[in-house]
Amino acid sequence: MTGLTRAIEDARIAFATLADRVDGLAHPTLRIGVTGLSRAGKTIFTTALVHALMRGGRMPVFEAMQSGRIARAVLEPQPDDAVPRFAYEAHLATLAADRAWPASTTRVSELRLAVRYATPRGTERTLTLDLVDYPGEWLLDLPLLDMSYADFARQSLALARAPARAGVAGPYLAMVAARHADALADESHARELARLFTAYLAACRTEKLAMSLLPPGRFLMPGDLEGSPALTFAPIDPPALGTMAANSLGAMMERRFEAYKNAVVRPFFRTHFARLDRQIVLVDALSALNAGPAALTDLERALDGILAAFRTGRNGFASTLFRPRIDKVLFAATKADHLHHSSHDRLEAILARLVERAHARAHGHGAALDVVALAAIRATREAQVRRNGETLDAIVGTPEQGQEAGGHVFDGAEEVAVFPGDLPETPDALFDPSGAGFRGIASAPAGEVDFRFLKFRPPAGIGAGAAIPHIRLDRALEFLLGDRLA
Ligand SMILES: Nc1nc2c(ncn2[C@@H]2O[C@H](COP(=O)(O)OP(=O)(O)O)[C@@H](O)[C@H]2O)c(=O)[nH]1
Ligand SMILES: [Mg+2]
Repeated sequence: MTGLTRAIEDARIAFATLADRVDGLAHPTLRIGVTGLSRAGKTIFTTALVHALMRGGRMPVFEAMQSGRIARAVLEPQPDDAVPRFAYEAHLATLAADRAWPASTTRVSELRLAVRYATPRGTERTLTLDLVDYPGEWLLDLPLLDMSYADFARQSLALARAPARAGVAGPYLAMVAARHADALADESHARELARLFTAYLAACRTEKLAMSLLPPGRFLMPGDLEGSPALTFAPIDPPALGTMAANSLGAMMERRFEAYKNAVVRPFFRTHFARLDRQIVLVDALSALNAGPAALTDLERALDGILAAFRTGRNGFASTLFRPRIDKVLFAATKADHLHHSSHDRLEAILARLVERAHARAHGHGAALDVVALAAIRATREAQVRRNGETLDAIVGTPEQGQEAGGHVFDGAEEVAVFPGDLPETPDALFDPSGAGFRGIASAPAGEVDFRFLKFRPPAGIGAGAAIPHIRLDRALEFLLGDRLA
């Protein structure tokens, strides 16, 4: 970025931030970002959070609700005209009427709630709460802003050639080998490269490999940009610096990479990210445990990248004009209802271990950071089952149709008790640098894996006024908005 573009960008962000702040004086507003990689649980978390504020529930740790100070919460018109509204009612209806999880969303969406509450001294107040649900993949694009196309290509190709991924990168790498950066630019070659690169990224994300670090984010979630030139590029081996002719394939890739940064990454940062006050990052650690050590390592790198994005505003791309507002970040391991409660703290410890290094850095920057293991919607309950004279801790739920265990395929109706297995007492064993800490489906036969978490249907009985069962959702609420309701 040139000095001038940077200055204009900073001025714009500063102005938007200022406008928000002035508005915020008259009506206290809290803007919370809900993010996480695809399938981490953003839609479910946001739906459950809104439902809890509107309908209540068992929330012992969420003091404002526990003490009855929240009078009511109502949905308000969404303030940003160009952003889709979070489809709260539709998601709730799917959970209640179909007893099914809502379909995955791939775009940013927003919802505004007005929360009427009494301060501990009894003064009535209203807090306007804006929830912004956006793909974590888009956050992982922020480091691209400080990269040249050559840097990006080198990093991406090194990842694709690493053992954990090379198996699914074959066709893409073969085309990279055949297309030199200084060949003549050709639209059909660019399209084919982008197609093979995208297919490789998609293969990395399947349940079996469960990779997390897959930039650029819009390749897997193009939203409205599908097929546009800004998405029609791919990493290819860059030539020695400065030797690319303007009409070469490499120069074409480079231009489009820059277009991606300008047309996609910067606007997202400016219009959404820069305006957040607080952030929850949802993490599907259980899927990584299912897949194996390589997936866990990849998740760690992705979380590192996500936290780096929270620091971006403080150096590099945004200058002193812009002070990022995010003062609290909560990392939450989702789907804790797949585990017996004796493992909930262990899941939290694994997450803490995953964000450890990033955690140390963020502390220096003033944002408070915490971790929690939660289930926004609890799909299981606990039971003890006697087997061969032994009492075992089990969880009981209705596996989704097509889920499989021990050769049995579930029909989506029968309820079963399963033994999810314990997480290790300390996370260290899982992070064995040799990659032999545990076995997952990416590299071991199904019968020999250490973890196998089934997918359960949502619980029966959601709807009307009934509270939705959860695990530790109250802790997340207390961290994210407790102090703003005092
Ligand atoms: N059991 C259980 N499953 C969950 C929970 N949250 C999410 N899931 C599962 O994870 C899937 C993806 O969740 P979703 O919120 O759509 O993820 P998003 O892509 O981050 O918005 C859902 O379809 C559920 O199968 C939870 O609290 N409990
Ligand atoms: Mg979603």
